[in-house]
Amino acid sequence: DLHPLQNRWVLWFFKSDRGRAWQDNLHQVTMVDTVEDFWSHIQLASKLSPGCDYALFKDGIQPMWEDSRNQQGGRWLVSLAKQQRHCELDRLWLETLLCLIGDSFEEHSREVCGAVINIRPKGDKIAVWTSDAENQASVLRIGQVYKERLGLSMKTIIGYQAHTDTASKSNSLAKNKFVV
Ligand code: M7G
Repeated sequence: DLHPLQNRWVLWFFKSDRGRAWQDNLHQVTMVDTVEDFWSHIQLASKLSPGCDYALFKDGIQPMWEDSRNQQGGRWLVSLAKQQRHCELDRLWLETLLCLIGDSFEEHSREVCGAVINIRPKGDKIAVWTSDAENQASVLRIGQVYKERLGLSMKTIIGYQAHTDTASKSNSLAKNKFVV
């Protein structure tokens, strides 16, 4: 027997090709709507080449700022130190995916659009995207639950940035609207 998920999800892969527009480097890999599908498609993010991304988004939401469900939204961003790729990256990404497919954020799960992992030479990043950066109650609750599920220490502060701020900064130094 297959175990259906609450939502249907789409796994995306991004591979940088500087000759092409950003959107054209983004590819749908597969649809996931059962627990069994999910486990059969999991790949270790630490095996990706630098410059690549994975994203898991709800079916119908594209993993880009321009999607109507992301336009007013933002992301909880976990920026990792270079050395964490070897010891923690895969665990943190898997836990992020399990938070998503398990609808782990109570009634706020409906605010969640997806999650992205960026493999980058200067430090990898994992983020959970939500649909309304002004929805303080949901954004904060999602951030609290997410931080706890990742097992981050009290000392570690993670920030939430609106996509409009991220998109207007060239250096990924958008200001935090919220922190947990
Ligand atoms: P990144 O890959 O999110 O992080 O953004 P990085 O700076 O650590 O590599 C790199 C660049 O990709 C951005 O400056 C944009 O030019 C482009 N880009 C990233 N995202 C998430 C989007 C998006 O949602 N829409 C568009 N149009 N471009 C994006």
